Amino acid sequence: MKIKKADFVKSAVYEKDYPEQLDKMEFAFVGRSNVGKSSLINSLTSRLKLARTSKTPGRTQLINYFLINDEFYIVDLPGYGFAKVPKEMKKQWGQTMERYIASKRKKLVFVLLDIRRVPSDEDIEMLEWLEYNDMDYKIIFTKIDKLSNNERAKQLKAIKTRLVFDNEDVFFHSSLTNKGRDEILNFMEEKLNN
Ligand SMILES: Nc1nc2c(ncn2[C@@H]2O[C@H](COP(=O)(O)OP(=O)(O)OP(=O)(O)O)[C@@H](O)[C@H]2O)c(=O)[nH]1
Ligand SMILES: [Mg+2]
Repeated sequence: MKIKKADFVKSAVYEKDYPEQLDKMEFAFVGRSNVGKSSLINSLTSRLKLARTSKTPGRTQLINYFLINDEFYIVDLPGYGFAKVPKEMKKQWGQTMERYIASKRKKLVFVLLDIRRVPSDEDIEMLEWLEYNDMDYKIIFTKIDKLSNNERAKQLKAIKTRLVFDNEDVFFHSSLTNKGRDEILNFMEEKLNN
């Protein structure tokens, strides 16, 4: 799939702020703060500055809707698990993100995990929540440019002590080199066509 058009639509907090159309597929990106959600969206759309990224965790605090090829939405969500913000703010971002996931929109959720880390309790909770509610989701390991092939194999072993999956069922991506981008785009296209 080629992304020819990517437009920012709106930011939202509550369900009443989401786009009115319900017929369009929505691909949402969740994961802990700083895992690379916004960077991945920029990589997929080949736009450097579509979604705002930052070295400081907690950049994305609202739900940001992007309309792609006038056909489907990409949804950038606030991250979880970042300690260095006041409790009340963390709670608000968490609720904003959870409300979206719990909503009955026509969506697929990409859960992003940093390839360099063993999944946190919050990562596992998120995956269990999606599983329990029978929601459509896929795992993407991010920042794969930061590890050599050897290191990656080792790290996958460590990750699998907490999380069971087949390598063929997950995606591996780098926003720096765009490696893994086509696999994700092809998967999205298949999803749109069935
Ligand atoms: N080397 C490398 N750096 C990355 C990659 N993806 C993201 N980063 C860096 O990681 C940092 C966080 O990226 P963001 O895309 O802002 O992360 P986010 O998940 O949207 O973070 P929040 O909005 O705070 O939840 C930035 O400094 C990015 O440049 C990647 O694939 N490779
Ligand atoms: Mg972000």
